[in-house]
Amino acid sequence: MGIQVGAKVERVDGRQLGYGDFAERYLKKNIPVVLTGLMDGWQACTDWVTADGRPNLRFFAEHFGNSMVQVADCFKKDFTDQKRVEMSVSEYIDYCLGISINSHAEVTNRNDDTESLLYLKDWHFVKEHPKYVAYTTPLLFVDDWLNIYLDSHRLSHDSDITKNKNEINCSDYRFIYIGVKGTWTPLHADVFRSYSWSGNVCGKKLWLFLPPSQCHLIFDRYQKSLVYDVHGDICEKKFPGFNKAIWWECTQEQNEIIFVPSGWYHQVHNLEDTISINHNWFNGHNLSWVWNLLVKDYNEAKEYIEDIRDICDDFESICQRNLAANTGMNFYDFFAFLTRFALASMSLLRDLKDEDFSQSRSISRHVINNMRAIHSVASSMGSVDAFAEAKSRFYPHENYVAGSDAERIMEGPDFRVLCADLGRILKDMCAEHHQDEAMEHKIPCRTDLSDLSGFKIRNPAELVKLIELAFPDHFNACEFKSHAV
Ligand SMILES: O=C(O)CCC(=O)C(=O)O
Ligand SMILES: [Fe+2]
Repeated sequence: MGIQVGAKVERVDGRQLGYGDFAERYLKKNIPVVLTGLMDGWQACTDWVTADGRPNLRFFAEHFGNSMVQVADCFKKDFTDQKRVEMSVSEYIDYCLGISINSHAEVTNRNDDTESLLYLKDWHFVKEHPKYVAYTTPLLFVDDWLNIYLDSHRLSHDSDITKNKNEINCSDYRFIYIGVKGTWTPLHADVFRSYSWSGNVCGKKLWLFLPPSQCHLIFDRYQKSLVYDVHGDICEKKFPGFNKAIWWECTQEQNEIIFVPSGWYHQVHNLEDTISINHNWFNGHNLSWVWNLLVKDYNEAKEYIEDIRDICDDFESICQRNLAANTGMNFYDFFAFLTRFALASMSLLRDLKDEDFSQSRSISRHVINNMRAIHSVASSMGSVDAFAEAKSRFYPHENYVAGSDAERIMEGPDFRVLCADLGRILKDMCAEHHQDEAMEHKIPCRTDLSDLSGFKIRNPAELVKLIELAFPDHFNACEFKSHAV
């Protein structure tokens, strides 16, 4: 029995959609959508596509042939993903050109151990080639805390982990994918349960989505192992819920961008030779998804080594280290991230005073909403063991970078870069609101932050306190009594 498709993803002209509409209808509701009209004028759409609408592979070989990239073999499963190898772009392009000479159909229908079908994935193209502006991120996706943070900070501070990983692999979440017809991505939910957007520069993709409310149906009875290929031979005994799942389907054409919401499992097939541009991101609307994933992965990491707890001096640190290695960050990294975002938001509001005032109002409204999201997540972080007072002596120094005072954080050059980037995206998002703002103008933050600068932010409870002090009109102690320090 094939899978049941119950819904089609909506298609909307992105040029008719303001940021506010997009946030209300899709980001907040966490619903996928296909957006048209947002790739007009991209250099990539000229340079990377031949006159007959196929990938201009020679352009890549000529200009970026020496880049080293990850290539997945779509015929070889490796745990939950496909087996990956590293090769140069030239080598991959030679492979693609070789395939198009021996017709596709022949290769894609064969599926045994001797054949391979290669898909270039997760190429950090923007990081590697910053001078060549292939595209500009559409306004609807610029509220991207993940990538602006990574432009000035590292996400994980565990030195053991970062030194073993290729620097560029943790550098950002802006990717290019190049795949011949038949290449595909197995069923998954995205890293950190972030949102993603994916734009087809050329080619065509078939997407299958499962809403988060049905995700238990694609796991085994222990909710541990996940279906790998929804079109594969799925054992009903092992995955008893699978046939009940109702999927959403979408065929994404050239020049269309798909928005993938948080926590929606999806599987993707390239129906033609396809080049796509893809970002992962999160912001105030899906921040709680990131925290909930960290909690879930932390509990799994802990359970996995529960039997050695008694012989460990510092069990908590080992759990955090494993969490960072498996998930890409741990509780301390996420806390450091939230702290810097909160402080950057505050210092932006402080510096807003002299700006155009209708835009300032709109910016402050965004900032307040961001602070609400951070306040809410930091409040739920307060109760975890990792931040318990008695354990504070165990915080590994390099992990615990946020355990310093606000002043010190705000003096750093990396922090200033973050502020500038955050200011820039807020201005972009608010540019459209100029006319319709009310006349009243009041900056909602205590604009004098100097008396907060000696404030220590050593744990989530202190971050919550700082936000309440900085925004007395919006966060009062009664409302959040349960989380008070
Ligand atoms: O295009 C693909 O093969 C996968 C893309 C994807 O999973 C995503 O954009 O989240
Ligand atoms: Fe994905």
